Amino acid sequence: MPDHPLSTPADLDTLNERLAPLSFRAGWNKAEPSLWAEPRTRFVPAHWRWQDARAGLDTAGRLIDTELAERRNLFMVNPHPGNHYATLRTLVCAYQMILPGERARSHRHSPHALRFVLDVGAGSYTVVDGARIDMQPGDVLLTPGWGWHGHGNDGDRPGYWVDFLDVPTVHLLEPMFLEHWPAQYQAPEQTTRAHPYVFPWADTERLLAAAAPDPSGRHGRRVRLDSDAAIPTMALSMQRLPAGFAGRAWRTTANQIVCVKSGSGTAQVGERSFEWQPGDVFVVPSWHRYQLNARAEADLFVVSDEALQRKLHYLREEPTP
Ligand code: GTQ
Ligand code: FE2
Repeated sequence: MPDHPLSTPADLDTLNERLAPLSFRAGWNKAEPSLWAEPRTRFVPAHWRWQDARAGLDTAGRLIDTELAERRNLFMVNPHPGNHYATLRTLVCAYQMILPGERARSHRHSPHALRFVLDVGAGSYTVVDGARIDMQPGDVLLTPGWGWHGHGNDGDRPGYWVDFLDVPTVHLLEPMFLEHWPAQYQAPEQTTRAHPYVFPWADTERLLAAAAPDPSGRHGRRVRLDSDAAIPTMALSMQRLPAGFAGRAWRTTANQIVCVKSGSGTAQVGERSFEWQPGDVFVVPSWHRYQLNARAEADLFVVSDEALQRKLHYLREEPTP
């Protein structure tokens, strides 16, 4: 093709210029590297305090109802420049509150979601696929992708929990779908706590007490909550650090969100140091060194994209000096 504009250039600069209008870019002329030696996420270590979230939610309780706001929630937005939503690359989490007498409309979406219950009285519940599951503090409740779910509170005090969703993963892969339950609130067909979508705190607590200390030294005892059949993207575990625990430093390619159930201590994450209290959330972005210390005995709920990374053969983890 002697006349082709890409056939005639006598020098590389001209060739490079003529590639652009045809939406080509030469590998020897990259705008920026596409591969690098090890993870370098833009997401940063960050810490959100339950005390702040609670004050914000209580005020929102005065100012907005679940008629207006489908969910009364506060997203934890990673404070890296340019980010407006995600907590970490693949995950987002939010504090949510529901007032006595309120119901939050049922809907379903392709992203998988789960909740960790912080503070509820009797009467706060989720309805998932027609099953009403009453919440107790420390419970983990699953609402797998495309499962109908709504929330309600029949009791006499507000219910608070933390939502975890893989929405940023769906943003990346593109398969987003959302649908609203036609009659707003899906009526429960049954009320139960014996359901594959709830990990009651009493069961987790029993398993934790019986677990052997973890040989990795990262966390004291650990119980994995096996949610993989329902939610294949997120891995869930509860970790118990004894009082005075000084953990070994590790790093993992998994992006981790840690929610404090009880106890207090410090976390060293990359260059940052966080003082955590019950109800707080802090995050460990991919490949950041992290190291935990507990003052009082502490229970930590950890959600990560380890399940997804393992399936993709991307997961790496190692102790680090
Ligand atoms: O409770 O269904 O925090 O769909 C974000 C999106 C909660 C929920 C969130 C949701 C929900
Ligand atoms: Fe939802």
